Amino acid sequence: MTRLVKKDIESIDSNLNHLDQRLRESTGHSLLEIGAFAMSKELPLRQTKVAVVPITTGLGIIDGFSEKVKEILIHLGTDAFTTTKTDIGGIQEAFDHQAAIVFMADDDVFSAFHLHKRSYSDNGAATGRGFAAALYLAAEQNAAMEVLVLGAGPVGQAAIEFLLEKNVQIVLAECDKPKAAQCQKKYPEIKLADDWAARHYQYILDATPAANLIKTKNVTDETIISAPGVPLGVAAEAAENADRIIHNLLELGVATMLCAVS
Ligand code: 2YG
Repeated sequence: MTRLVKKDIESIDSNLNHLDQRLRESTGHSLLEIGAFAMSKELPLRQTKVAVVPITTGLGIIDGFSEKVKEILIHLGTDAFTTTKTDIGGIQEAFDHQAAIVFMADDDVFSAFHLHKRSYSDNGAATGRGFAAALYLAAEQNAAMEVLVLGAGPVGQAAIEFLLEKNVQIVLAECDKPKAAQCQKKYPEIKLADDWAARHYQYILDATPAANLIKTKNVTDETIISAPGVPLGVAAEAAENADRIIHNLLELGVATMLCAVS
């Protein structure tokens, strides 16, 4: 999973209503609706107090990260706040303010913990489900669709799990052949693509950290690409030729995490 940097956070549109509008145009649903669909949760969610705790371990705080997560959570209808203290002090502050849910991230794991339900949602797993749900909704829940999944990491595998629940046909392209074989062993229904670029796929989920993987020759004006990967794996010209690109750096993952634990 690629580590975000300050300029990534600053590039996120502070007007989350714009994102809802773009998602409604491309999938027919809002950020919260896609997150709830990904996790089979009914809306509205119960009103909850959510704490976001900055974590200083490893490479440390990413300027704006906690603030942006809080803004997304407020947009989703929760009573969210960022703690003034970091790390353990921040977790105590979450308890002092009766938070039911705590979001925090170190360099390797970004998680939402529900303190009462004793459950958690990992960002990688939630992101995979959220972007797979967005693609499935963009295809108007077409169970006959075939999806090319690029990448068999945590995000790609979570996307595969969601799509298999919808009986969607999946073709996996993973350059690490042992990883691809291990994934096919785990999900026998999927097919492996030796050379995914040899043909067109109308639906593509890019769960790789590679930039510009998807090129103009890989897309037509009917191609819909759902791309949680950071950076965006779609070459600019390909993005213009495709029908739709569903891409955001943090918002859909956070929305799906919230729905997962609510
Ligand atoms: O609390 C802080 O400011 C830092 N400890 C946050 C560090 C986050 C590191 N993780 C990432 O940048 C990404 N894996 C987050 C998720 C990216 C979108 N899926």
